[in-house]
Amino acid sequence: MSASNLLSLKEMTCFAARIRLETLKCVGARGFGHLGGALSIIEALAALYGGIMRIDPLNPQWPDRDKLVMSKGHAGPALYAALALKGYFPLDWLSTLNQPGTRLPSHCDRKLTPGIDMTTGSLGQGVSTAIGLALAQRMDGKDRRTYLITGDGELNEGQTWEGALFAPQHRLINLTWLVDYNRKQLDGETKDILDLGDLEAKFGAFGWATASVNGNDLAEVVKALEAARQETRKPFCIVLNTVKGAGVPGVASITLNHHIVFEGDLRAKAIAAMEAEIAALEGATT
Ligand SMILES: Cc1ncc(C[n+]2csc(CCOP(=O)(O)OP(=O)(O)O)c2C)c(N)n1
Repeated sequence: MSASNLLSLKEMTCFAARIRLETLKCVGARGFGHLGGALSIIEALAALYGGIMRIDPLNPQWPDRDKLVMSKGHAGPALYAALALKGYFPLDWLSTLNQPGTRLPSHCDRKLTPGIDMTTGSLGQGVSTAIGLALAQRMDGKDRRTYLITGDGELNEGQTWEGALFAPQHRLINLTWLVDYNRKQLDGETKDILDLGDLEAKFGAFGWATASVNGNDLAEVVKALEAARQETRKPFCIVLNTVKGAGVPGVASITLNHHIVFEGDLRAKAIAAMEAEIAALEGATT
C-alpha cells in the first residue's frame, strides 16, 4: 500500500471505530487487560494502517515494507485489531488473546504474529530497536520508513533519551517517533512520577523535527505523519496528546485504567456503544 491509497477521512474514521471495537472485543474475551493505553493510540494506528505505511498484508515479511515498532508492547491488542482488520490474520484470532497456545500474546512478539515487526514489552527497548531498523533500511539503500510508538511513562527509561540523542546525530530522517502523551502511566499521572513537561520542546532541543497534535483527532494525526514524510533533514517526533481510554467513556473515566477488569456491564455497554457508533458512521457514508 502506498500513500496514494490513503483512506479518506470518513473511511479512516470508520476504520478507527472498527479497530476500537475489535480491541474491546479482544480484551473483553480475556476479561482483563491493558485497555486504557490501547484505546489512546487507535487514531495513530488507523492513520498508519489506513494508508500512511507502505505494507502488504498478504506478504508480512515483504523486505520493502515500512516497519512499526510498538514499543509500548502492552498495547498489543490495539495493534492486533488493526492487523486483523487489514487481513494479516483471521479476525477470530482476536478472541484468543493471551490464552494458552495463542498467536496473540499480551505483549507483541514478532515470531508469533504476522505483521508484528518487533518483539516488545520491556519498555524503552523499542526505541533502540527502531533506530536499528531505520539505520538498516538506510544502509540497505531502501527508501523505507520505521515508525516507533512509545508511551509517555515509558520515557522514564533512560534508554529512550539515548535514542533521542542518537537519531538526530545520525540524521535518521526515515524514523518517525510517536509519543502517546496520555499523561498517565501504570500507577498514576506522569507529571507526579517523572514530569515530562513540554515534550515537543524537549525533542526539538535534542535535534528532532516536531509536531504536537491532538492524537485522538485523525485529521491532525494524518497531517503530522505527512509532514514527517516530507521532512528531509531530521528525524520526526510527533507528540500525540491523547486520552487514556479514548473513545470509550466507561474506560476513560476510570482513574487508574492502565490494566483493568473488562467484563459484565462495563464490557457490554462499551461494545454496544461502539457497535452503534459504527452503524451510524457507516450509515452516514453510504
Ligand atoms: C522496563 C519495564 N519496566 C516496567 C514495565 C511494567 N510496565 C508496563 S506498562 C507500564 C507503564 C507504561 O506507561 P506508559 O508508557 O505511559 O504507557 P500507556 O499509559 O500509554 O499505556 C509499566 C511500568 C515494563 N513493561 N518494562
